Amino acid sequence: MCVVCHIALRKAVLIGDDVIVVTGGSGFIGTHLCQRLEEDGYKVRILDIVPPQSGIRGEFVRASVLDAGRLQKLFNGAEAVVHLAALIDVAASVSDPYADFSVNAAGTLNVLETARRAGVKRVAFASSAAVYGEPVRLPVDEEHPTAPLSPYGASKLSAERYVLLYNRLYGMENAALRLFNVYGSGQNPLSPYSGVITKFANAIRDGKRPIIYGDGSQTRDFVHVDDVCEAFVRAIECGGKDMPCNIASATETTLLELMEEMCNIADVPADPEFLPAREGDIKRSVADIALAKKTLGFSPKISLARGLGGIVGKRK
Ligand code: UD2
Repeated sequence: MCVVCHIALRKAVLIGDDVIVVTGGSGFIGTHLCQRLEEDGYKVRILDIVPPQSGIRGEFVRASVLDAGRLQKLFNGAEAVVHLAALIDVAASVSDPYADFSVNAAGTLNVLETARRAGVKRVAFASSAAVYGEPVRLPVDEEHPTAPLSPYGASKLSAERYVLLYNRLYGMENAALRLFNVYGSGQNPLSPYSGVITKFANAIRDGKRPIIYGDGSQTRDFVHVDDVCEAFVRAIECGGKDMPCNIASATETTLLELMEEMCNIADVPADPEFLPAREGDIKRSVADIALAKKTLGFSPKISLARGLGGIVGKRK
C-alpha cells in the first residue's frame, strides 16, 4: 500500500529484490538517488557514460541512452526506471542543437521504447523548469505556457510529451518531474554544469569574491537534491499521472539574498563582484508545487538555510 496514493499500486519495498535502473546514475542527482535507493533496499542498475562514484554498489553498464541493445539487457526484470541521463549544458545546446536533441529527446524515446518492450511500467523522467522559458506569471504552475528559450528546454519539453504519451498509448505509469534549481553537495565546482550555489561555495571556501551576473535581483527556486530524490522515489513507488509535475521548494530567493546567507554561514563579509548579466538569463523563477503535493504527496523538507549549512563551512 502506498501511503501517499492510498492504493495498492506496487508491492512494498522488497529488500534486495526490486531492481531500479537509473540512467545518468553517475551524475550529481544520480549519485544521491542511487545512494538513497540502496539505503531503501533497492537493487540499482546504473547506465552512464562514466563510472559511478565510490560507495555506490549497484551494477554499472557504461553506455549511452542511444545504445538500444545495452538498454534492453539492463531493463529486463527491472521494476522501474529513473531517467536522468541528459546533456544539461544550456549554452552547448545552443551551439549544437542536434546533439542535444539526440540525447535528450531521441534518447528518452529509446528509454521509453525499451521500457515498454521489457514490460517495465514506470519511467520517472527528469524534465526541467527550462520548458517554461521566461515566466509570464508567478508562481509558475504546470498550466503556465511552455516557451523554451533554448534547444535544451525544447528537447526536455519534447521528451516529457513522449513520457506522458506512453501512459495514454501503452498504459504506462510514467512521471515527468520538472526540476527547478537543484543544489546539494557533490557538484563539481569546475564543471560548467554546476549551479550558482556550488560556484558561490567554492569562491567563499577559496577566499575569492563570489561573482554575481547582473545586479543580483534575479530570483530562483532552489530545491535540495535530497528533496528531489524523495520526489523520484515517490514517482516510482506511486506511479505518475497525466500531467508533468513541478519539483521545487516554492520559495523565491534573490541571488543577493543567497550570497548574503552563504557568507553569513561562512562568517565572511559579503563582497561580491558584479559582472554583466548572462545573455538569456531569466529574471524571476518560483514554482507552484501544489500538483506534486497532491499527486505524489511531495513536500520539500530541507529549507535553504539548512541545505546551505551542509555545503558552506565556516572559514578558519
Ligand atoms: C538552471 C539550470 C539549467 C536550466 C535552466 C532553465 C542549473 C545549474 N542550471 O539554469 O540547466 O534548467 O535553469 O531555466 O540548475 N549566477 C551568478 N553567478 C555565478 C553563477 C550563476 O550570478 O557564479 C546567476 C546566473 O546568472 C543566474 C542564477 O545565478 O541568474 C542561477 O544560475 P545557474 O547557472 O545556477 O542556473 P540557471 O537558473 O541559469
